[in-house]
Amino acid sequence: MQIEQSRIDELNAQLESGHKRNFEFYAASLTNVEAVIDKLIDFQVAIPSWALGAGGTRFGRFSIGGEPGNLEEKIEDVGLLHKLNQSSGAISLHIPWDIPSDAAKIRALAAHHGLVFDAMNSNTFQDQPGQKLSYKYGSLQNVDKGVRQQAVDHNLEVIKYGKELGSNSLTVWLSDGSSFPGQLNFRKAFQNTLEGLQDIYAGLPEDWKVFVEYKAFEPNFYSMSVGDWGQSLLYASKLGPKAFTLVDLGHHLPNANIEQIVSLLLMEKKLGGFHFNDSKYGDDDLTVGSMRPYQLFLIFRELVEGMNARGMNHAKDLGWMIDASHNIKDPLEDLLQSVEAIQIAYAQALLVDDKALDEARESNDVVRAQEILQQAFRTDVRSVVAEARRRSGAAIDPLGAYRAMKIRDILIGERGAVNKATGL
Ligand code: RM4
Ligand code: MN
Ligand code: MN
Repeated sequence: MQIEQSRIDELNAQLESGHKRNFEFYAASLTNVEAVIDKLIDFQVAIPSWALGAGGTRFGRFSIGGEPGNLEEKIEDVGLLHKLNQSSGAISLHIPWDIPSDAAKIRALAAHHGLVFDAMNSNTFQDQPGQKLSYKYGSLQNVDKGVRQQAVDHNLEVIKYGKELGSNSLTVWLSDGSSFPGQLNFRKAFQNTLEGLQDIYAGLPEDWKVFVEYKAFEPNFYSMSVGDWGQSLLYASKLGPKAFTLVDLGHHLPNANIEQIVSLLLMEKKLGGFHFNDSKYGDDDLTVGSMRPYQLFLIFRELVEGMNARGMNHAKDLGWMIDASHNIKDPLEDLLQSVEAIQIAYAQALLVDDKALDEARESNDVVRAQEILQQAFRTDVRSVVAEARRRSGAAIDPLGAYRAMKIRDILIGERGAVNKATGL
């Protein structure tokens, strides 16, 4: 299905006067509201192709109905999101879950929905039907050279698909590690992994980046071979200028100071990509901002400040993606909520008075420094975000529009109630 612009305009017209009143009230107290709106309009968050069906669990998977059955339908779903919010203009594919059989056709379909292809993701954390060797004991770290080569070849194949689709980055997330003390020689595992990554790096096109994603735990529970930002940075530094660290919010040990991590990675020119989600316990894949909105704001604050310090383009110079998977919510509704939470945190981060904060810090005025951050975080920017959407032709209230148009019912009608999308 596709959403007609006239339908969005019609729904916006119903909300117009209330929205205008709200926006004018809140905008009056902000000094840089127009600049914030321009930045919000530019900012796009990629949607992963594996977030569009029910999943993200090793227990029961409960179909939500109308799940996309193939890559074309996944693109259609992201197209729906983008039409509603004009901020989800990219899709990130996982291979082999989403192999494009006819790349030119897939590319044209995406363009028709206003979408580009974000980072390509390889998968050496599962065995595929017909696969020669098993990843049971790891992929790039494996003691068997044949397994390592198979994992390298897979990544090179993913790059090939990405080139055909116009992507320009590869994300490597390895589930490699060990679950029991003694299982692995840490240094050998590191060396093997590094050699594999070097072979993949050698196959990167000139204008591509590779993102090395880390995760502290799961599926291995004693050691992970890319377990934290230190290890990822070590690999990325040894690989070269096209290699970067990727931060996924759910991949840290409890209470990690993620804002400090992104600040230092940016300083080192080694932050490449970002996966948004939220969590209470681990890699929970919860809706962005649903648990720790203040942490999200603090992270965005460091991102904005760090990117400004280096004259980076907020919208283009880092890879922004949501990485979440849901079993009980309609994933499209959840993704609309996540994008909105990201925009709110981003807008609040843009409100921070940098000069005043700097002065407070230089005079050791701890209370004032804290107040400055809290002032920005406690500002209600929802109408500013809605205004950015209105100006870009999106729905003032995307979630409301999604429900008013009964999109899930239409998708169930088109695709059936019990199909399951590929993914975790
Ligand atoms: C991992 C990691 C990767 C994602 C897979 C599906 O936990 O977050 O980014 O590609 O899940
Ligand atoms: Mn991730
Ligand atoms: Mn994850």
